[in-house]
Amino acid sequence: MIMSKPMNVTQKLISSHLLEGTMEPGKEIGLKADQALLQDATGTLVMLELEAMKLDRAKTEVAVQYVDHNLLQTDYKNADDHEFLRTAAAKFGIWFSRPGNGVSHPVHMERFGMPGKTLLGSDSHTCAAGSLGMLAIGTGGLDVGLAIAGEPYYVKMPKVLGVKLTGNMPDWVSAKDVILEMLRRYDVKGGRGYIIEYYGDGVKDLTAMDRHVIANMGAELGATTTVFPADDETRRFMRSQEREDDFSELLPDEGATYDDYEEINLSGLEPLIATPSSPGNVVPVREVAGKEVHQAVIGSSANPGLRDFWIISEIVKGRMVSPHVSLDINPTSRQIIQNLADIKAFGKLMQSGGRFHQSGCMGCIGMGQAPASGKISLRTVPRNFPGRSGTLDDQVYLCSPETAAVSALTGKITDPRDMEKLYDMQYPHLEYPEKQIINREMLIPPPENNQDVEVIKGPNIKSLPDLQPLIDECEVPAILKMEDNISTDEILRAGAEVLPLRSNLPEISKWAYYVIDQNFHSRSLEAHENYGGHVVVAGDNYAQGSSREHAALAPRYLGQRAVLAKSYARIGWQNLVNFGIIPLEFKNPDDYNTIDKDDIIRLENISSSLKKRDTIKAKNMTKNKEYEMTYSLSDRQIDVMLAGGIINRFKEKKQSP
Ligand code: MIC
Repeated sequence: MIMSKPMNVTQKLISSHLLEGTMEPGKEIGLKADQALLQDATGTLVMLELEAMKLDRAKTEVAVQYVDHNLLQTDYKNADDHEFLRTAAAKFGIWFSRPGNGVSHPVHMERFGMPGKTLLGSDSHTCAAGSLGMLAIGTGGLDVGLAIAGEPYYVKMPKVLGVKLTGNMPDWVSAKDVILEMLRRYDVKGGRGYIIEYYGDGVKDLTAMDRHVIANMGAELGATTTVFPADDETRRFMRSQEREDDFSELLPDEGATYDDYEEINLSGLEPLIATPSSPGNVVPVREVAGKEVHQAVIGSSANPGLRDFWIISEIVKGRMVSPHVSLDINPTSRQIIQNLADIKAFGKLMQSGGRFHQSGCMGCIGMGQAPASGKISLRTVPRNFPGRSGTLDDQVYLCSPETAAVSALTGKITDPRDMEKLYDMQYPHLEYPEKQIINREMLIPPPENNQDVEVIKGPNIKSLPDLQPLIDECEVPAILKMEDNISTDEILRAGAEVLPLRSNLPEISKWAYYVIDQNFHSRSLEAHENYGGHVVVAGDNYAQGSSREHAALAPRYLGQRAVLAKSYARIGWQNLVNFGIIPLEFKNPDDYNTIDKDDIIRLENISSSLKKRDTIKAKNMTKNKEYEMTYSLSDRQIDVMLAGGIINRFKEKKQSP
């Protein structure tokens, strides 16, 4: 009898969904996507892409369009998008989660998540569903659109980092501190090229929603995704959601190994906080204690669980938050609101000054709740990239619900363990109700006769432009030189002013790189007129953060030919390729130091070099220097580049016999 090699959970998930390639780290593989998740801020483009692909009906087992990001209706734009999404979802056979139903990731976990399945989502935090033993990957909308159309999802086979959890979390420490500890150790790029799999006895100390917190913010580490086993706790969670039938156990085999190892002793953790303006700037809360706080924002996919709101209600109950602190509460979902009322947490939050907003992402992406300039805002959300809150000089800190609640009471950043001496309070533990109130009312299933649906497009919905095939040479200015870790929030900002333009490329492109250079738009138009386009230069980990394709499509629309960077973040890199911008890498990273803003860069023989897999020469005409540029594209991606982007490539493939 042949004994098969023991597998970890990640290997089981990948091998059971592998359509193309071999599981060799660094090599491109094609995966079957069982489920798809779309949110509104990226979903409008996906729907336009599905239209361009002439899709009849979604081919995934389940596809769901959520409306959770662009909820404020300050004019017709977001409302137009909601109507477009509602009708387009029906047209393409996709479920629709109505505005105000809740944040996509936790709602998806509760209503559709299934151990052993794959999920592809047009949001970087899709990885949160790894909490249930799924392989859940966030990516650009085009990749999700193609998966909905039945194509494989292509990604570089990652290595697996096994993180062994031991011990038990001390009082006043919770799941957010576990992922902040990972960020303290690995920063925002240490997870690139990895799937992070948690194992060990400490996993049992984490509820399914705690695992969601940790898996969700795996995105901040730059990891391809995060995976937890599906165990008894997963079963308990699914039972509480009245979906026990969808549970199946998924554990690592006895003797399973990992490519790399890490260990966290939960008992040794203390409350942590990420300081402005990167999720990787993590320090113990006590190191920044005493700074005056003006806002505490609670909610988002990073702390979405009933417990996360309940613990705050217990901390503030019978007390009033500091007079200069706004305690903004963004309930995860309507279901959470009902359950908070049921366990009597809602009233306590109200009584203590909590400002209730509708269920959705809200302040997490700057859809309202922008903080006062220069004032400290503590948030339980996953990201604090510069300007993301809507205030350009924001001071956003990321922390656990415990730290946020205690600090809201004292009016200054406070280590939550001080609650014992300040207010003589012992750490409370939630007894989970056996059954939760379930609310499925705002989820609309796709109609059977989807072909008859009329798609409604208001004036805010503009069709996608045609992209030209790749040009062979160009001589263009480098109109921007950027540092390491530039996030997509800096390339194409979030916030209530810009988000409603997601379905209107000509308008949103006016905001490209605005956080870095407020004149970028006019300078790119000038470069287009005088040189036929531009390039930009960046350091390591360019385009980290969100999955928004606009961070590639808008620059492309403004004439971006290539990015010259030291290295890239996965999703941002995939999006550049999908929209026909070449992600070039300095073979010698020191060359980066010799380029200045506005230098003229000449790229020659682009297509012929790509076809031959040769390096591409970039000549700095201003400095009279030559740089050797590499690119780590697969053969498939080279075809995509040559065609001028993935939509053109898809159409070519459809036309060829
Ligand atoms: C984010 O958290 O950055 C977002 C906003 O959810 C993005 C998606 C988007 O830009 O629409 C993400 O995580 O991918």
